[in-house]
Amino acid sequence: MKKILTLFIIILCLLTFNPQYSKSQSEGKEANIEWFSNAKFGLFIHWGLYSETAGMWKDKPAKGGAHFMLHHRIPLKEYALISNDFNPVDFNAEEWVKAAKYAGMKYLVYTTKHHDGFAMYNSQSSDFNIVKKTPYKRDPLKELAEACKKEGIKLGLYYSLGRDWEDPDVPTNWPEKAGRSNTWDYPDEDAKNLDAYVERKVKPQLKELLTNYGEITMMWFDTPELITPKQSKEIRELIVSLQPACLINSRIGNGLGDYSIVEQRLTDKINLKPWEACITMSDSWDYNIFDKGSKSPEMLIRHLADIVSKGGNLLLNIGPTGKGIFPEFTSSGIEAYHSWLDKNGEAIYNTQPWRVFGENWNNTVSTEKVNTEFNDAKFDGTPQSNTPDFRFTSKDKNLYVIVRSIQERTYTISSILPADKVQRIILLENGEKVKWKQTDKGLEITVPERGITPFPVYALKIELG
Ligand code: FHN
Repeated sequence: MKKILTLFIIILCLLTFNPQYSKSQSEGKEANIEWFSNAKFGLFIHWGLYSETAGMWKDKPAKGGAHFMLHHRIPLKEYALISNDFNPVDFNAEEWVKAAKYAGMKYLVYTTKHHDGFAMYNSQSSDFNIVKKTPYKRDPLKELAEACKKEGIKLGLYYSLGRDWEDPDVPTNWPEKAGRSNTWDYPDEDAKNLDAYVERKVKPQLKELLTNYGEITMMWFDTPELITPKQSKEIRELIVSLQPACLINSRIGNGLGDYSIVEQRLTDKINLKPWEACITMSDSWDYNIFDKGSKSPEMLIRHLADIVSKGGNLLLNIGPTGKGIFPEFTSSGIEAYHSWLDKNGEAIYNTQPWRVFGENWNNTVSTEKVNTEFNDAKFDGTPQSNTPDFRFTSKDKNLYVIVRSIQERTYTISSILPADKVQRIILLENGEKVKWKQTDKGLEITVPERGITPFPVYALKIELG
């Protein structure tokens, strides 16, 4: 309810500042925000020329993951030669989309243009793109959009807004002046005219992305850097004029997003406004031969439960290979999500946070340590510990307790008080009744024997009076 109210306020502000934002437009946006808040789980795809080099450069391990063009200060003309070898003959949009759907994901966000400025779609406004520059010559985004529509998966588009190493007019300021700029081809940082870049490249590309590929559910901007309030406002207005219901993430810059983003980390409190955590399945955004491989299935499920218990969505990232397929190590995580959500999805989808998000095994409210230090190319600051604990979600008169990494069958959940009037408890995965007793110490539980299970994360459904 609070999310809808928050959105209503945002829309009210936009209506006052932006009269052309009609009632029906705001209704579409409102419906999309509600859909987003209920969807909980999406697939993030990082795919580009960097997938072809896969962590190598000139026969040596590259520095900076997908940012190796910056870290090695590779001249644009030399970097562009990678496109001669980029030929993803194994790419199959249906396979990507079906894998996302099988894992229980409800949307897919695709990198249309990363910091290297290379368009991974058929851009009419920049020849530096997959159709014009590679032997592949096909438009994967066209095929992805068709596959998403066919499979009922919503499509979002990632766009690197304030970083573009192909364009001469993109100054940056993180972590210091020119920190993420192309200063080797375009050395005079002060001569760079961001407005020229926005008019010449950003707006034309947004127009084609929001015109040629059907319904776009969200524009996922990245690294706004020096984008000005005026530029953010004009970009937002352009999106609204083309697809009014399209959601826009907070990295459009200057507070003009519909939902906020945390990256490569978990959070430590409930946020009732729409938000999303983008986290890599492995330790890098892009396909990288030095990647140590996927987080454990238990860790992947734990992260989803944690994020949803705090009101967020998990946008889980996979970096396909230069040939267009998911790395082998992704299959265990996709399978784990499928089997867990198939049985426990009721505790995730369409839920809201409860009055607290979780409880530690020793009955204190969980304060899972989060690592907020991360670099911006290849890092994973999410907790790697399987601390035994609980996460809570709620829906109507039901409370779901997601029991994480607890081997014991009898335990007490102190956050559930006698006033909560427990009526019935089942093990969600098989409907078996759970023994329980309410005391002044909390809710004492004895779960049935679960037998051999793939990993110790399960959900209880508690019907409250
Ligand atoms: O620098 C990028 C990075 O490569 C990746 O795309 C992430 C995904 O959110 N965004 C930036 C770092 O914040």
